[in-house]
Amino acid sequence: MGHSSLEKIIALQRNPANIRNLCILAHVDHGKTTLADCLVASNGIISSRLAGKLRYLDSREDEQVRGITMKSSAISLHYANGGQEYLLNLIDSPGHVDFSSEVSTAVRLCDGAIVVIDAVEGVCPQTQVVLRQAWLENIRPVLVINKIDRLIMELKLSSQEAYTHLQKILEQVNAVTGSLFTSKVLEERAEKNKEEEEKEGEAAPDGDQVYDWSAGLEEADDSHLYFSPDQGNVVFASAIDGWGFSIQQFVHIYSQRMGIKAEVLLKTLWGDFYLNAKAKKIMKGAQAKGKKPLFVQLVLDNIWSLYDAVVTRRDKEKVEKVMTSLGVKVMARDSRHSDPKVLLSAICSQWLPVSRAVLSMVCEKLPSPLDMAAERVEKLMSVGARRFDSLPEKTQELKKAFLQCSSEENAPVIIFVSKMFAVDVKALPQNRQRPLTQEEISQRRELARQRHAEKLAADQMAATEGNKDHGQPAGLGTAKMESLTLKESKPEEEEEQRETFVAFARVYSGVVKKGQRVFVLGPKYDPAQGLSTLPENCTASDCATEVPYLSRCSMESIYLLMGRELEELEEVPAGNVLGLGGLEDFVLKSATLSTSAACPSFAPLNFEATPIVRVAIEPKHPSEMPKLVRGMRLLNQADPCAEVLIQETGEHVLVTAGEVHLQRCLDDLRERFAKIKIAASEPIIPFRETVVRPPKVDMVNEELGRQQKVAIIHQVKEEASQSRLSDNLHVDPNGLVTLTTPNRLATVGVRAIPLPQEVTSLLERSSELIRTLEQMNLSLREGKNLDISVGTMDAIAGLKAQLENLLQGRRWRSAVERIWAFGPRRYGPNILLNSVEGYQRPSVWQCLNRGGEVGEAGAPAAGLRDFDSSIISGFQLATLSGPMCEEPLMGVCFSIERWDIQSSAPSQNQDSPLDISNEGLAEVHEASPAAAAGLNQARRRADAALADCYGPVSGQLIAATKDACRHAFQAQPQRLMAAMYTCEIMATAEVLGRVYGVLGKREGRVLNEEMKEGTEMFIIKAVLPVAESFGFADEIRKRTSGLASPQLVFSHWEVISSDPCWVPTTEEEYLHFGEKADSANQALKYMNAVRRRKGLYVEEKIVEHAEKQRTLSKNK
Ligand SMILES: Nc1nc2c(ncn2[C@@H]2O[C@H](COP(=O)(O)OP(=O)(O)OP(=O)(O)O)[C@@H](O)[C@H]2O)c(=O)[nH]1
Ligand SMILES: [Mg+2]
Repeated sequence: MGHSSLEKIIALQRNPANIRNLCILAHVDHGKTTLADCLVASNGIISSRLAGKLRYLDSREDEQVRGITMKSSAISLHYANGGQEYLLNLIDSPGHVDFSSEVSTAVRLCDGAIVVIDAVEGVCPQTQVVLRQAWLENIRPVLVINKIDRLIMELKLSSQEAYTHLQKILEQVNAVTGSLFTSKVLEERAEKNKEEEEKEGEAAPDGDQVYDWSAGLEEADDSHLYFSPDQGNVVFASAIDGWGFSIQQFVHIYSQRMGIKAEVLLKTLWGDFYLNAKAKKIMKGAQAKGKKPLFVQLVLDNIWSLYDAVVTRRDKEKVEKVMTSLGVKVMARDSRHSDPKVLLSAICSQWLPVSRAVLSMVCEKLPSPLDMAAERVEKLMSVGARRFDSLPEKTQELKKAFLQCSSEENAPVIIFVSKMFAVDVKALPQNRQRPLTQEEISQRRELARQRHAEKLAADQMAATEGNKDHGQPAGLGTAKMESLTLKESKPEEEEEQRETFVAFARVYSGVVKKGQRVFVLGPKYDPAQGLSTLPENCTASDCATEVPYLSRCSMESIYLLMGRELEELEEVPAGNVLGLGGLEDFVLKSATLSTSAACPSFAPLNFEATPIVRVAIEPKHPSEMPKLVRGMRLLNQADPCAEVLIQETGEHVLVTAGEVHLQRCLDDLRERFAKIKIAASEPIIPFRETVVRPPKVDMVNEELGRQQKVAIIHQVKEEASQSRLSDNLHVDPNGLVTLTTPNRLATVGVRAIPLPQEVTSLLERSSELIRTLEQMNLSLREGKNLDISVGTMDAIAGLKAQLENLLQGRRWRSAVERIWAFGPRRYGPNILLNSVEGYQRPSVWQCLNRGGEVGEAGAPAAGLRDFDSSIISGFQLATLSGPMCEEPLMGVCFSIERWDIQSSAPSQNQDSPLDISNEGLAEVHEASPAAAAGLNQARRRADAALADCYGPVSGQLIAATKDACRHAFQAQPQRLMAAMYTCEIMATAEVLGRVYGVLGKREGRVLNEEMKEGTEMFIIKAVLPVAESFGFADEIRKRTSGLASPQLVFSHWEVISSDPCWVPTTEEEYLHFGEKADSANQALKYMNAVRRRKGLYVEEKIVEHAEKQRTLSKNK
């Protein structure tokens, strides 16, 4: 990068009003990086001839090879518009779903976004996702409709058809924005109403009450949100041919040429208007009268005829004429080039350079860092469910600093790091070889000359002295050797340390200086706590008081991000995107840095992708394990979405968002972070275990009677009787499992009930909310009171109401109130239900009616309350791994129907912390055997003495609950659940059949199929099990010769209908399915695969036809 432009950028960084932080967002392959190339070329960083071919911001090798972007990268550009100089911090983002976390990291740092849409493909799934992401972060989008050349050359549309097509695309995008806006208005409205209600409740209203019937939609002005060419927020472009325009440019040309007022033309150039040549007037109703709309006549026709002349007909004369009329001059070699596209882009990029159109729009329509909305600041600063106005006063004051974006000396420094990226140490500017200045060259020359002279002198000395003394040269020799070995050992060290991390960040306030010390605020950091613990006015450099989740670090180096390169800077003022070096030990993936301890940590990034593909990884040579561990740690830090964990089995597991992401992570591990050969297992596919209502028909579609049920119970009994627990376990024919702890002090009775599917998916969707609920309950139990926003309370009440609505019927009477816990991990999609008669415990919904403590334990159950948490723990363990293949459960309700505990307090138990205080019996269940009480009493006493050898009661109760749940689960018809992807495949009619073929083979199901308007493309929506998805995208691409490439997005869990435990019972079935019945049983296959992987017992025969083998050997 030139010295002068670096200086210029540094100067521009000081003027936030002229800074634009923006990112480019789109569906995969819609041309983001190509467009970025054109913008980069306008700054002379790459040649304009190469723009669109180089894909400069795709700096990784695999990005270039695969042709897709895999990470977001930033570059700073300058642009002069309307007499002002602007600084543009541009971030290119990937469009592939697997990397959508990279989009989140980019969007967070920006104030605006360029949304690119392929004119042929229109609004695609990922387009909607990025629009939502931009919306969630409150950043303003502008639109570029790209690849217009494809409408001309590929679809061969006429200019009129193209106009209609473009109109449709705009409608589609605006529909997405509209729905986002509507939902927000309604939400806000609800919140406002609620707050008003609360206020009214506090202060009794006096005077008139006004009721507002409108939903607030009418009064909310949303016109600025929509994309419309006359608003100036839409550019039509072909990035590959280097042209692009907004209608303002044409308004400018034609208002002079035709003598029409610019304002009039601006309003009418896009829309249903036409030119009445006779009356010299612009009239409305072009469509109805069958006239050419102005846009077609004045804009599109010109472009169409240019393409026609240059590319289709290659009409030299016409081209000459056009060029002179446009005032364009083209180099001779371009006009003689065999590819007409070269000439075309040479003409177009002078006539309507895409960079000018896009950058002017960006400067005019996107907000500067000074325009940050207060709403956005509050959203960034209030973490989770906390209300902004419940934060400490000093923290709330920081809002001003945000809004001012001030670079004053005393302004607090606030920085957000959205990701860490790995950089080769050699690529850092401090280690890069710079071209030497004239002065340095002459200095070096002088030095070399001196050294040469010294050497000559030394040689002469040695030659003369060597005759006298032989020791000297030998001494010199060793010195040389030493210096050599020193040199050799150095590169090796570097080899180890070749990757360093740079933080991708933005300064929101203050000036970041090299060497400055700041606080690193962890996600759980509480400014109230920090402020009260730290001495007044202390800074990160002068006090060392320990505060939880607060650490300190210093800015070792500051960089300007220039795509593939970094430039070192001394300081960066507020409002800019920058790179920070030397934070790798303090920041894992993202962080908030500030000089003020009052600053809260920013709201976490909104990630759209769920990491779902996991593989186990091991080094090829076991001795290289430490290298692998280190490599995985680096990878974890360098990727916003990848997760690295060690499973209970000791395997190192990598969890990624999809196949492409996985591939990239493995490449990174092999080539950058671990630099060893590694072996990755087949992807580990997650399953869930569940129970279902007894099916009406069996595998061979035969009616099932009651005997089936009995058979299952029988089986459970048999299994149980073999185990150690046999005499403690009782299974009744209705599926109620009763289990007594080994010390016979406690008994639990559990029944497993399938949850309705809607409930399961509701719980699954609300997991975050349930987590918040649990946290609130925890803090209530500890006597603290969290300040929760109205929205969150509403959401919890809403969840409860929804559950009540869904859980109807006799079986679920008052079930929602009786919910004991959710699991696994306290927020999973399974429910523990309290159906113990007479046992009262605080409801999980207690936070809803704060203050009024409900359902405090009744007197008889006091003994039980002490063990309440053991039951919950047992349930958590049981739901974490099921009996089928130790995968988590889903959609199961465990109803505890009986729970007895006898608290005998023998003297030896006195010092145990879990001791039960009240002597005697806490019998709750009435049905407990009353007979033989005397005998029981005697037995109990003996057992009590034994109690110690089994450990504390609470521990036994956990194990007993867990086992009881497992047995109860097995007493119901069990099923596996498979993770499902949804995908949208765009394909032409010719290859449609093949797409269906591939889908069918992989157990995919087509949901719908429709034709994309105005094109010959079909859009197929399908679901596909994750287990069958590996290689799917490749296979589709191969079978359709690259015409269709699907993107897989995790969508939901689905029950596999076949019963994995089914065995043939009749002869007919035996003949049909064979002895093992595994030929058609997909669920059994999956289950066995998982069991085998986990090293669990798999019931299958290994030798299939033993006799044959024996005869063979005999004959020998
Ligand atoms: N015909 C035509 N092709 C284009 C245009 N712009 C880009 N392309 C082509 O579209 C393909 C994808 O372009 P990219 O710029 O890599 O797309 P992207 O949006 O960056 O893709 P990802 O980063 O992987 O999401 C390339 O083959 C480009 O040559 C255009 O204006 N017209
Ligand atoms: Mg790209």
